Amino acid sequence: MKTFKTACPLDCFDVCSIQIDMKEDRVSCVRGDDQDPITKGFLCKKGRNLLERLSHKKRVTAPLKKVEGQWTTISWQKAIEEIGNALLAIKDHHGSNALIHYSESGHGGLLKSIDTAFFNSYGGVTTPKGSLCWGAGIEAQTLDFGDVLGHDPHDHLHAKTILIWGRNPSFTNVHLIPFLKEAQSKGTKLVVIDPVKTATASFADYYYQVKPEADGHLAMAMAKIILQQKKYDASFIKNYCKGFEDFKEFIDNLQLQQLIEATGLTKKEVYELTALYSQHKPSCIILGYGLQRYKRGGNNIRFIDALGALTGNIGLAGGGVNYANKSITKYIDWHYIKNNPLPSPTFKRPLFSKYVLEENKGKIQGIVVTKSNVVLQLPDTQKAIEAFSSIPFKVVIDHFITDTAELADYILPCTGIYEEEDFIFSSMWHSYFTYTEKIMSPPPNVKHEFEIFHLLAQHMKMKDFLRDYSHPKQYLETALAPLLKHLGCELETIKGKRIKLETQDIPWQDKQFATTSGKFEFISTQEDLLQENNIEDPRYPLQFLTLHPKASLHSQHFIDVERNRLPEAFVNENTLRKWNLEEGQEAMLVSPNGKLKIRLLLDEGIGENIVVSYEGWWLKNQGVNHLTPEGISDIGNQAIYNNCRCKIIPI
Ligand SMILES: Nc1nc2c(c(=O)[nH]1)N[C@H]1C(S)=C(S)[C@@H](COP(=O)(O)OP(=O)(O)OC[C@H]3O[C@@H](n4cnc5c(=O)[nH]c(N)nc54)[C@H](O)[C@@H]3O)O[C@H]1N2
Ligand SMILES: Nc1nc2c(c(=O)[nH]1)N[C@H]1C(S)=C(S)[C@@H](COP(=O)(O)OP(=O)(O)OC[C@H]3O[C@@H](n4cnc5c(=O)[nH]c(N)nc54)[C@H](O)[C@@H]3O)O[C@H]1N2
Ligand code: SF4
Ligand SMILES: [Mo]
Repeated sequence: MKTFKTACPLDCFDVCSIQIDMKEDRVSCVRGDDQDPITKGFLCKKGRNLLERLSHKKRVTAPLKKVEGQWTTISWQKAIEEIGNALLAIKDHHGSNALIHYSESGHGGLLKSIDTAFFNSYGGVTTPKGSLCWGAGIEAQTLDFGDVLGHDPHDHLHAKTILIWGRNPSFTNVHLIPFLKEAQSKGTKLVVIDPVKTATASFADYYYQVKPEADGHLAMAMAKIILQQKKYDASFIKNYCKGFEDFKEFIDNLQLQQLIEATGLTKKEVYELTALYSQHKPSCIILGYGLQRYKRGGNNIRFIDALGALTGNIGLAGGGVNYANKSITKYIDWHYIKNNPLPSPTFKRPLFSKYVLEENKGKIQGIVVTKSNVVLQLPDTQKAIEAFSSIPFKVVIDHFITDTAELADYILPCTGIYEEEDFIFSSMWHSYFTYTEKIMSPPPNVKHEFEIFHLLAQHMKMKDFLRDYSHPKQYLETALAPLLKHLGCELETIKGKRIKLETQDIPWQDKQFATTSGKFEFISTQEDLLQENNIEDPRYPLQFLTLHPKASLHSQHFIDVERNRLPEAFVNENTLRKWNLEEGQEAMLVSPNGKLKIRLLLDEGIGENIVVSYEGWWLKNQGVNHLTPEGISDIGNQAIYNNCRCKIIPI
């Protein structure tokens, strides 16, 4: 028996370290690495079933071309010739910018980023900016701290209080849970702030059911109480912050009562929460991404960041306002990966459909999609289908005929984890690089993206690309040069390893912030900050929240890859009764954007007038983004899925 080390490639906070036992070329056991301080020997159902997904009978195992509406198998040679010729024709007749390259995070491998280098060699193409995922929060923290860094999970054990604000780690970041429970066992108070009493809230010491999008108001109310009670850290503010006077003046002018009313919490609750956060240092905030998928998502995060600075809970063990951790990306040569991009057009990612259908009608001639099920995952599905379908030439590289692939002209099948060597660098949370070994051969007609783009480049005679990205070894050595320099070793030395970068366990410890002023920058006043959020529309009295599913990674399902059943939507008993509905009943959810057939289920933890469903249902089973609005947040070009109002119609 031989044991191999690899990692989970999914777009998940945890990026687990995986061990695979092989007996006579067959996998005999898949398990979490018990030596790894984050994975702790445990994998979730998704990680345990990565192999089952890749072995699924519906996996695409040869290039496909749509001929008269039907998928037909073609040879790689034919696929490369036809796609290569089409890309050359687009460039000749319309310019390379008439092509969109749309990529997401379907696989966190470094070699899988070869697509970007290819398209920049091709001449530069139109690409998205902003995010469906975390954009508002990233921009908020960049404005406040100058960068987005998080504490090492072990450091949370030093906190006296931990606020989990708009994240549901019991579903989305399961390896954070043991740290939270260990902290609790040592006396740390665990607090959850969420409109839904989540599985995480169920074991917290305190739970606050804030109204959707009211987090900014809540943070302002807390800041006001902290200022009134003189619980702020005057020395931290004086030495390391910019903009405090303006911030204070803004907060001083607000009415506490009004702020508290907007949060949906009682005065007692807001005072209690403020005391929990501000009375015993260190206090730690762990932010999620659910609370920034709103029009005001970015500024709401900025007000929460301000609480950290106000109380001096920044740059110390057990503190921090932890949103994400981009520290390891600094050890990658992005210039090489991106291949010296020429200035090319960009579009705001959440506004893809508007860009294609309205702003550039008829101009986009082709699209290549990698690592994404974009049509399903964008807001406003009907418009996304229309926009994607309107593009004359469409290629999708994926493992399955996803909803996006279904609408394409060609599908190219690519390798997955276990079938290729790579380095996974994509954790949004911890600072580990993990080598992933090739354990088995892919199906005979399936190729790695590196080879796919090589074959295209050969056909298209892209000499520079073939020279600079000649071999995976050259690619990895160049892309990882900053890491190898930092470690003082060769690529071969880090193969087979999981490497922890030690430098960033407590960000901002030296209080040298990465902003231009070198200080933490308080949000300065903006007029629209106090406007009523989620303006109520009597025609659509319910708020529709689409959250991340526990057992799936967006639309990547495990075992039943298409998750063949009607989507479920959850409400509390009061809402059910108000709408004269019954548990288990089928109903139609209707928003200004579209309709969605669902099965209604009860969840007492859901706030009043809120309907919750989980994203990722395939379109044959409806898809939650039929309801969600196209739009962007205040900063960071973030999708605003949760600004969605709806009503329920019984069937
Ligand atoms: N309503 C609603 N919608 C949302 C969200 C929400 O909260 N609510 N969340 C948003 C968020 S946070 C995100 S990050 C996006 C995610 O959007 P996507 O990343 O587009 O979502 P996935 O369904 O994970 O699609 C990834 C695809 O990559 C494929 N894939 C896996 N491995 C490989 C590989 O090695 N190579 C290639 N080429 N393909 C591969 C998978 O089969 C899958 O089809 O969705 C967003 N959509
Ligand atoms: N199992 C699983 N794990 C995943 C993913 C997955 O699809 N499945 N996706 C991965 C990706 S790409 C991402 S981006 C992350 C997302 O990770 P999370 O941020 O944890 O996930 P979300 O479901 O978007 O939202 C988290 C919480 O925000 C709450 N929320 C919604 N609106 C508000 C609000 O206005 N205020 C407050 N305070 N809370 C609010 C929701 O009720 C929910 O409990 O998870 C990653 N991990
Ligand atoms: S999905 Fe996340 S928690 Fe599950 S195995 Fe992969 S990295 Fe670990
Ligand atoms: Mo995401």
